[in-house]
Amino acid sequence: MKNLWRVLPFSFILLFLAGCGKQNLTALDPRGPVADMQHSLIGLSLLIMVFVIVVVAAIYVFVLIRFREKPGDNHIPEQVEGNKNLEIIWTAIPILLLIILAVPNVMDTFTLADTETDDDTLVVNVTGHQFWWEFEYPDLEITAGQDLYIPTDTRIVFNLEASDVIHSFWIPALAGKQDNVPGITNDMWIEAPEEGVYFGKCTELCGEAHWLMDFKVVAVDPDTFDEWAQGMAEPDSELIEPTEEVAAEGREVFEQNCLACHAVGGEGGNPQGGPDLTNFGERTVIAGFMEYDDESLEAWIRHPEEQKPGNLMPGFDQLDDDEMDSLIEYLNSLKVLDDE
Ligand code: HEC
Ligand SMILES: [Cu+2]
Repeated sequence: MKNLWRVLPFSFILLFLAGCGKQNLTALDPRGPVADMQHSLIGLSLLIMVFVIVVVAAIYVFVLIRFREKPGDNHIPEQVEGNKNLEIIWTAIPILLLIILAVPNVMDTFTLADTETDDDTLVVNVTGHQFWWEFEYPDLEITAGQDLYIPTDTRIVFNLEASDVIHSFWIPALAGKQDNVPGITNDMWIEAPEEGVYFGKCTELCGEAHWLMDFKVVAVDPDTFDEWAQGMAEPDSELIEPTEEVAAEGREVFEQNCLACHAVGGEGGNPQGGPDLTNFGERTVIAGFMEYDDESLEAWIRHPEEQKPGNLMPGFDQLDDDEMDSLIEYLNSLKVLDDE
């Protein structure tokens, strides 16, 4: 039983780490140059620290055993005062270790802090809101909510801002954290060599629903990205005037209840509102964390408060079943990429 209590905490840590791995919500599996650099710095520091601990512990144990008082032997050991050679050695070694640590740290810090942009850089202004993320692409004149689309093998520079309180932008697989502070613009850069979905989180306690302030980075090849950006900037007229009857009814419900807060295709929305929904039908989760299906969507629209306590969207339980069905049909149709 006693042993169980000893291993239990470790099992939990392992379980926890395994859970992280599933969502690539870990900094230990770096993808891309920024995460690689940070990972090697952590690795190097760890290596040096472990080396110091092992050497010191070994000397400690050696001294403890070698210079022990032996039974029957009670002579007083020779008294020494200082040893120049030893003092030089144990001053020089830490200095050397610090130099080994400092050189790559300083060099990489300059590389990481360099957010110069050129014609090939994609700039994204990231705004943290309670409790969701807004991604504005100033050069492309588009704004997206929750899903951050980026092209692979492209330098992306983020300008980080916040509309209300301090948030912190973190995509563990791609780069370390950086704060979004109201009134201050921080910046950072990333590059994603591989296509895929990278999970992101807010890592600054920002209110009640902070723990659910999740987002996704969707890295696609540059052609797909162009198609996406094109679709966001000039969305299909179906998104604004659906020809299919049910979706057209849904659009009406949307205009009456939702458009004031949620923009679609450049129409509607407001700075105190909610995420842009132009490509909502392509999300894989609702509000950052709920599995995307019709039932969850209805649950969200009727009682968002029950799903994500503390979030700022009002509930729309007054909609009748027909209105809800057509509204959901309309939301599902909001897509800007061609279905493969
Ligand atoms: C007063 C402003 C406001 C109104 C009106 C409003 N919403 Fe929202 N909505 C929000 C906010 C704020 C969020 C972000 C909640 C969060 O994740 O913290 C949101 C989130 C959402 C999401 C999740 C978006 C995503 O990117 O995953 C959906 C879907 C949504 N709203 C649908 C609707 C629909 C449908 C209506 C109309 C029936 C509506 N909203 C009306 C403010 C509003
Ligand atoms: Cu936050």
